[in-house]
Amino acid sequence: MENKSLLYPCASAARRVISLDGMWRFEFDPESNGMDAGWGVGLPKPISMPVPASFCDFFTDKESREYCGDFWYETDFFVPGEWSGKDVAIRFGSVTHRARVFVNGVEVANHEGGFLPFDANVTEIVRYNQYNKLTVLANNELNEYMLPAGQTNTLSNGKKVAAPYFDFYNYAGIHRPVKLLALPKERVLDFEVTHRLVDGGAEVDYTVTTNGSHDVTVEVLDGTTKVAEASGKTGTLKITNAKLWNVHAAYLYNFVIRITDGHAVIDEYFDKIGIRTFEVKDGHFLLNGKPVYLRGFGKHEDSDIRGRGLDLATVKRDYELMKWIGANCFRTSHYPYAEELYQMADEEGFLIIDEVPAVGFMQSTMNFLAANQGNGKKVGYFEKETTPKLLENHKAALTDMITRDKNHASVIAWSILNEPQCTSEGTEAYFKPLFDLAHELDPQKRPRTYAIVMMSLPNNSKGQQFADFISLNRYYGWYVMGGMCIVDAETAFRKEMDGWAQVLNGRPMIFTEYGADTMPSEHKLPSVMWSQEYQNEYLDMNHNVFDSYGFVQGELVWNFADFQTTEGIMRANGNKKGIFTRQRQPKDAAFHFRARWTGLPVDYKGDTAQF
Ligand code: BDP
Repeated sequence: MENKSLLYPCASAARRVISLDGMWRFEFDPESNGMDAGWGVGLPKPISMPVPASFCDFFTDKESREYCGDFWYETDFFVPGEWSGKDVAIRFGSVTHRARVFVNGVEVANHEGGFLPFDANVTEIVRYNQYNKLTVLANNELNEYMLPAGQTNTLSNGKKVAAPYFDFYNYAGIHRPVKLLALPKERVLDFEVTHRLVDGGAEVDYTVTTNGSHDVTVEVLDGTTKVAEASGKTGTLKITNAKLWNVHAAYLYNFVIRITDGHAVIDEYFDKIGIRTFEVKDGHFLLNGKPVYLRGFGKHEDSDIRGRGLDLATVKRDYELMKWIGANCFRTSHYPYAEELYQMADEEGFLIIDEVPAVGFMQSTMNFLAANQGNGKKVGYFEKETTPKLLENHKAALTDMITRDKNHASVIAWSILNEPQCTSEGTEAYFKPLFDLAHELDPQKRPRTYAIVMMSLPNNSKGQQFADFISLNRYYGWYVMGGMCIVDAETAFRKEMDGWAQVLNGRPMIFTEYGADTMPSEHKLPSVMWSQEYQNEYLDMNHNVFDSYGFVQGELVWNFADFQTTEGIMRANGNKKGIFTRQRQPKDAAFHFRARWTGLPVDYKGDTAQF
């Protein structure tokens, strides 16, 4: 799109932002008749629906909760007369999974990809000093060439049902804030920063992209005190005695970009930047040149009632719990999260492994989760007819994620896939362009990884050579050799680890998943699987293994909290591997982790020489 910009909206001397969040109108369109019937100019029988939120969990009937197909949202918005002469845009933080947007009945945007922002320029369409109608035709059907992947099945009663190849509920709706923007015609479209630590301070190289030719100036402020400035679309800002951004000790500078014409300000954009370096070197993760051991979680955007809709109250509670337990890192499994979460990680000093929604790229495993979707076939996921289309969608999502998130101090790495079927022939041809693209797009050249599924072993994982560090999802003692057999699980686990030691070539390894389903209601002495006691025994076994390999440089347990999944015989009203319940209260394991993580030094294994 012309003038495409994924910058987070901000108000300034040249920009205005109005939130359109609130109670909207909503209607299901199971026969996909809405377009022909003119729903774009008015929904016939709408019900109320809050935005942002998933629509699913408000309903008391199952057909509505499980609804799969087209659905519509509608609201009215007022455009101030004084905005005339500006560009007017509507920006969606995300709509899951696809959206066509109409203003006063005119289509203004068409977007696919349920976890990243998009906007629509509506300058020529809106009526000033009047209410305008905003309508969204959304759709939550799954297919094998989208991110995340799945299928859409049809039941004998003609209703569609989502069959995800992934282990989280297919929540849908307008999940993130919607904003009405007034923007100057000539404006900042994007910017990027890279940091260098030098004697006596830091240097920040920047590039600003605009859609015009006027001068650009950039300022860095410490609070309100200017500490560096530069002019030109690219340049270097020198900051003496820079306060570095660090884990649990974040420091953010105000970053101000202006487009000027003499003394007149054409555009002004504000952000915050944390100055830090991050790299993989000699088997370690180095933050500002010092080793850091990653500890934390794979998470989900998931909570009672609002589903996957942004809920700042839940976000706040999650950060408080992560601080309490001594975590310093999380992976945005299995999709980029709402921007507000990264801003908070920047503020709180958390490290993020940012994951694109490339999940479900393995038909055979996930099929067993729901009784209605198994076909038992083993298929090379990257040798399908749909693979070229999948790769195209994957590149688009990766591009938007890196474009959106590249300036966050908290973002330290890109996770390019979760548990792909990476033992088949097409793997390398599929992976290489994506890993190359991530490197090309990221000015900071953050390390790239992907989460490697069980049974993808050092000798048969075809994509592992592309990763800058190895990330394993392992369930020894849960899906394999659980309960009494946990002794054998440990032996098998160590054998696999010895194999990885041979192929790491100086790269660190982390665990992006390990965990055991645990019912908060169950206690048993001696333990049984699903009890809180077993979760702790499982964790002890895993931590013993991690502790005995120097190259293990991080542990992100699965999962931060219990979360909703598709129903099926493998899941008891969701996945119960949470260290916290879905209501964000601790299971026993939370105290276990708090003792471990607050006890390990920040640079645990920082001096290990054995790589
Ligand atoms: C892995 C997936 C994750 C699942 C987890 C589990 O990456 O999405 O929720 O295992 O089985 O396969 O709990």
